Amino acid sequence: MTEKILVIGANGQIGTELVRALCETYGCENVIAGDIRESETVRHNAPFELVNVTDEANLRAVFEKYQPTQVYLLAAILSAVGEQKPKLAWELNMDGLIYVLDLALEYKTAKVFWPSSIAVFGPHSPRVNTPQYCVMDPNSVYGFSKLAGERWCEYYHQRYGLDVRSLRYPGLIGWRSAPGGGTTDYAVHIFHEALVNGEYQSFLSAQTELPMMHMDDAIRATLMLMNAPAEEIKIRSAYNLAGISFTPEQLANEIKKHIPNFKISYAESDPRQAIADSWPKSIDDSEARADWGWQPEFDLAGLVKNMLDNLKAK
Ligand code: AKB
Repeated sequence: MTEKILVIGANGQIGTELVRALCETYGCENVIAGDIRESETVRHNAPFELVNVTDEANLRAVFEKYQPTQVYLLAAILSAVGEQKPKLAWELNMDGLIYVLDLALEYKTAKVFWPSSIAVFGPHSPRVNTPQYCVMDPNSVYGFSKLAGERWCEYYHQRYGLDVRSLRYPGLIGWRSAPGGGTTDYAVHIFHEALVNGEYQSFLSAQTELPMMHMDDAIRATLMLMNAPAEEIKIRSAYNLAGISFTPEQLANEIKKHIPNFKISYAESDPRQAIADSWPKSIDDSEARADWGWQPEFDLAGLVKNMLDNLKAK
C-alpha cells in the first residue's frame, strides 16, 4: 500500500524535522506538510497545504483530497503561551484532536500520531523517575489538555478500534527548528545565544531539573512507535519517554567546555518557573523500552557537542 502521510503543524519545532524524516523514508511526494500558514523560514520539499485544526470543514477537505493513511497531529499551543491564552489553548488542543480522531475513523486512516507531554504530570506526581501510572494533577492548561487528550486517544482505540499512538515528549532540543512557547525553550535558546552573544539569561533557575531529549532521539522514537506492530503497542494513552535530565547550570557548564567565556545568568522571576516546578525531574520509560525497544542515544555531552557543531555549520 502506498502511504499518504499528513503532518499537521508541519512548520513547528517537531513538524519541521518530522516532515524531513518522513520524506527520507516515504518520499516527499507521499508526505503532505500542513500548517495554518506558510512559514518564512521553513521550506519543505513535500507539498504544502493550509490546515487549521480548529476548522472542521477545512480539515475534512484536506482528508477528502489526500485520503491520508497516516496523520501526525502536531499543532498545539504549548505550556507558556497556554497560560497567556488559556481558552484558546484548550480549544485548539482539544477540538483539533477530536476532529482529527473522528475524521480518521471516517476516512479509515490506518494510524494517527498525537504528541502528549511530561506536562500531564503535576505537583502531586512523584518527581523523580516519574512512573507511567501515578497521581496526575497537571495545573497548566496545556498539561490538562494533554491529559484529557490522552484519555480521548485511549477511548477512540478501545471503543472504535482506531490505531492511535502517542508519546509523552520531554523538552526537545534540536538545531534545525525553533521551539514555540514552551517552558523548556530555554534549552534551545541558550545554544543560539552562546554562539552569537557568549551569554544567556535563563528564565528558569539554576537548579531546575527537567527531562529533555535531543530532537534526533525524539524523531527516532516517534518513527519507532509508529512502525511497531499494533499488538506491541500496549499503551494507547501515551508512553512515558526519557532521554536525559539536567538543570540550566549543568547545561551551561557543558557549554563552557566548548565556549570557555560563556556566561549564564538567571532571571529573578518568570511565570514559567512555576510550571517547571510542577513537572517531573526525570521519567521512568520502562514500558516504552519493553514494548517497542526504545533506547535513547544522546547523553548531555553528546547533545551539547551536536548542537554547537551543527549550529556553527548552519
Ligand atoms: C513545553 O515546554 O511546553 C513543551 C513540553 C515539555 O511539552 N516543550
